[in-house]
Amino acid sequence: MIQNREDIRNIAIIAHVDHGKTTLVDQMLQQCSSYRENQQVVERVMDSYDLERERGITILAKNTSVRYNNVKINIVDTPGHADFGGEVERVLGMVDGVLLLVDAYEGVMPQTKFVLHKAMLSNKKIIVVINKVDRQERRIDEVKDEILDLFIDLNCSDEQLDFPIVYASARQGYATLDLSQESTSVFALLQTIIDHIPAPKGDSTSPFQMLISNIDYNDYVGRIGIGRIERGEIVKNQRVALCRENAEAVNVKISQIYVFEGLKRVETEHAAAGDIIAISGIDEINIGETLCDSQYPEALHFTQIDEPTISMMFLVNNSPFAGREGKYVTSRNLRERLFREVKTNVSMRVEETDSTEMFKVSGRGELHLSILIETMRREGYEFSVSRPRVIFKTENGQLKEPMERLLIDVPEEYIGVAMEKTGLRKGEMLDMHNNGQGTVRLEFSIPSRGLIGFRGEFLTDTKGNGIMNHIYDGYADYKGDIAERPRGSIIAYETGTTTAYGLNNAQERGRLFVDAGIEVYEGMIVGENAKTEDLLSNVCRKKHVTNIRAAGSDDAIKLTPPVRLSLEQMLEFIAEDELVEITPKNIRMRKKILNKEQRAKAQSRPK
Ligand SMILES: Nc1nc2c(ncn2[C@@H]2O[C@H](COP(=O)(O)OP(=O)(O)OP(=O)(O)O)[C@@H](O)[C@H]2O)c(=O)[nH]1
Ligand SMILES: [Mg+2]
Repeated sequence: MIQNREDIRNIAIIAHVDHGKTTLVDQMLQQCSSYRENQQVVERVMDSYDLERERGITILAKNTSVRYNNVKINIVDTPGHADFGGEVERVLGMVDGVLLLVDAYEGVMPQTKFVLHKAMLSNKKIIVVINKVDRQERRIDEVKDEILDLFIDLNCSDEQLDFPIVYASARQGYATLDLSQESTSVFALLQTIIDHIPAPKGDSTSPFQMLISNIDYNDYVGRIGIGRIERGEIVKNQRVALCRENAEAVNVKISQIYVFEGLKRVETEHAAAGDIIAISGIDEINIGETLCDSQYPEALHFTQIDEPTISMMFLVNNSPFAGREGKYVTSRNLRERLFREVKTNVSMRVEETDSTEMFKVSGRGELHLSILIETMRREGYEFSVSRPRVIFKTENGQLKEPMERLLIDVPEEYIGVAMEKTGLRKGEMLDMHNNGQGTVRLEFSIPSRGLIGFRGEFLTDTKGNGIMNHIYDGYADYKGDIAERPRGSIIAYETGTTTAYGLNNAQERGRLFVDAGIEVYEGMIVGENAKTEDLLSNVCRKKHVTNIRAAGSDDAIKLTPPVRLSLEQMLEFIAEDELVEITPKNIRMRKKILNKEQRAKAQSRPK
């Protein structure tokens, strides 16, 4: 018998990056008193991982819940950055509806379209939340029109078009259905969720079935599977079947069952259809698998996640400094870690290559890959990576490449440079309109290839006044060659410690990435040459000590402070014949072939 669980609502919050999802969850938690008395209130509390806090963005989707008017609202906070779109896709299976947040000034952005499209494809009920209505520059009527246009563009059903709109300021903690009515809480939003999002349907008397949509890990209990119970009931310590589409089921035993209560996970003896739960005890559990009643092993279908568009080689570190700083350095370590990653990072792929020292890792964008690199580095891994490359395809003999929709917001005086630079990268302008207040929005279709290394250049060109957003937009015919990085590298001539004397000579030729007193090795990149070719420089050279005066004269040299590139900037900087070396303590750039004679030989060989 199908029942409605009127005591529950299951929703996900989806939006473009930074439109305020995690801040809104904060307010729901605070106002529904999910905090104990005296417990310190943390801003963006759901962004609990170090990298999320450091970068101010959500990377992984996470569950929480609040209680309002005797209804438990299970909430999934999702990331808005396009590179983590796979996180949104995989959690939609857990919920019956979504809150689509749109910034009252920025309006509809590329990722708004992506996440709404995914929600519509899986028939979710939608509530639109126009957030940040406290912003002075808000343009609510236009933004409403943009949202309406978007729904129509995406071929929504009449029912979907009939969405409620809630106005909110997540930062100030209020929501209202009518902007002329003042509000001091988010309760109007919670009530709208209860009224408009259907209660989960499920038959708790039929055999148990639950799709795993998310995985977590905890040192005490190991792997934790998270999902929504589709039908039936489950009790602690129950034996169930673990099923996968087109594979044999295996018998496993669940140990603990947890439900989400505010910021905590609370153990429970029993859960039923409609509940979102976490279970421990199954070490081999993966996203996309189904837990079933042992008598009825029926796997549920798991959504096809969009394919990766960019790839990079991960190599065992073979620099002269290899093994000095990392805990995990062997090819076995690297292999095990990468294949473990793809079990939870559903839109990432790892492939073996013809060398056991090298793995091909593919993801949804540079950030998707660089977050993995940074995470592994912090775990104690040491390895090196190649320049990111887009993934080409051939269809009917025609070379195809991934394309992006690029949105650029710039003050009027930078339109010229924005058009020139995107043009060089084979961008084609599709639209331009004035946002008012002196800024212009330009929309381009551009090869993904053209965007590698573009962000840094764009920020310099617009003196930090430009905003760019892009999102994958399918494959198209190859657009022709794009000119490479116009500058060469300054390369250390020999292994040693840099001296002010040696660097002083080098700094006249370009810009330096290292200071004096740093250990370098032959073939390591220490700077950027102002000219197109590479330059060897003896940056460890000491001044000959011929007399006492000269011996002390190194101190008198004034070096320009070196440019410190971030990991992402390095990935964009390196050329095809270069690598980034990653260790827990350092990130260095190097030539693939370190020895200068061997490198010269390789270059002179016909390709
Ligand atoms: N003025 C204003 N700022 C807001 C509001 N809501 C959020 N912000 C700010 O917007 C920024 C981004 O907020 P987040 O809550 O991290 O946004 P998000 O949608 O979770 O971002 P991602 O998860 O990375 O996609 C923060 O600086 C917030 O303080 C609002 O209602 N008004
Ligand atoms: Mg967030």
